[in-house]
Amino acid sequence: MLIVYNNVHPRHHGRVEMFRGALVEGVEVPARVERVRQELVRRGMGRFELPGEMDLALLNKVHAPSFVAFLRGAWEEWVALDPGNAGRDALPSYWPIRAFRSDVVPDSFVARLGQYTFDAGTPLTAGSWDAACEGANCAITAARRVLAGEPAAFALTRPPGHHAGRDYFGGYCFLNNAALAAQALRDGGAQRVAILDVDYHHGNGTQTIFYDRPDVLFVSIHADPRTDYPYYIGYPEETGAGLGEGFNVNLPLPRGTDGAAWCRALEMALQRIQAFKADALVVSLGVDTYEGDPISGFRLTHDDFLRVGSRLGRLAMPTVLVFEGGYAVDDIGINTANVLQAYLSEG
Ligand code: OKS
Ligand code: ZN
Repeated sequence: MLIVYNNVHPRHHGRVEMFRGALVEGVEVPARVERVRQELVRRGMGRFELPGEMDLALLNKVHAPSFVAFLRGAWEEWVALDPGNAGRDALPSYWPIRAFRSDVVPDSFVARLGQYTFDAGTPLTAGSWDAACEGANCAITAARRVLAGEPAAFALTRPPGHHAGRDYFGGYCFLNNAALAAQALRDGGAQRVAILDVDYHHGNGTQTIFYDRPDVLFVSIHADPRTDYPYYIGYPEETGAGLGEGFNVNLPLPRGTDGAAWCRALEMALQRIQAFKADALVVSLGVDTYEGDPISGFRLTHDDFLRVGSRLGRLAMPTVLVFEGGYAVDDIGINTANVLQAYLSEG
C-alpha cells in the first residue's frame, strides 16, 4: 500500500499532560508511528513516500485562518511570556465557557490559548506546528494520490487529527487530517465523500467541520461519551443540521465491547455509507479499540483488526486511511498492519 509518511513527526513530543490534577507523562509518543513504520517494513507491505508542497489554501478553508495563524505562532508567543517557558510545554488554564464572552479576543496569550482548545491534555511544544502541518500535508497528498488512481493510501502521521475542529485543538490533535483529506477529495472531483471513524474516541472535530453539509457523510463508531472522552459530544441524536441533517451518524458502544459486537456496528456504518453512494472513503484509523490499550475500554484482538481490514477492502472504494489513536505501543504495529494487510488482500 502507498504510505505517505510524516518524517518530521518527532518534532512534536509533549513532555506532560494534565491528568486528574497531576502533570503526567503523555501517551501520544513518537514511538507510536515508528512502530507502525517498522512493522510495515518488516512485512514488506509499504511503499513509503514523503508528501509534496503543503496546500495552505486548503488548510485555511477547512480551518479558520485565525486559528491556523495562532497555531503557527503559538510557541513563539509562549516563550515570549517567559524565557523559562522554552523548557515547558504550553498547556491552557482558562476557558471561555458558556456565559463568558465569545466575541472578544484578549491580548493575553494564555487567554487566547484557552479559546483555541478544549482540554489541558494536549501539550503544545516547540515542534507541534511543524509536525501537525506536515501531517496535514500527508493526508492531503494521500487524497490526491487516490484521486490520481491509487486504489488506497495511508497517511502515517502523528499528532492525530480527528478531535481538532475548525478553530480548536485538543485530544492530542491540532489539525484535522481526515477532514483535510475529505475536502481534498471533494475539491478534486469526488461528489460525495464518506468518512468512517473507527477510533475508540468520537471524532468530534470531524463531525463539527462537516455537520451542516450533505456532501460529506460522517459515521463514527466509538465509546459512549457518557463514560468516555470527549464526553460532551458524540451522542446518537446528533444527526446533522440544516442541509446536513441526516448526514451525521454516531454509533456509541459501551465499555467492554468485543470484536463481535463492534463488527455488528461496523455493518450498520457500512450500510449507511453504501446507501449514501460515496465516491470515495476516508477512514480515521485509530487502533485504540485494542484490548490492550492503556487508556481505552474495548476488547478488539489482533485477529479482529484483520476482520476490520478485509471488510473495508471488500468495499472496493477509493480509500484514504488516516492514522489516529492507539497507545499500546508494543502492539500498535501489528494492529495497524493487520488492518492494512487484510485490506490489501481483498483488492
Ligand atoms: C486524558 C485522556 C484524553 C483522551 C484523549 C484521546 C485521544 C485519542 N489523558 N483520540 O482518538 O486517542
Ligand atoms: Zn482515540
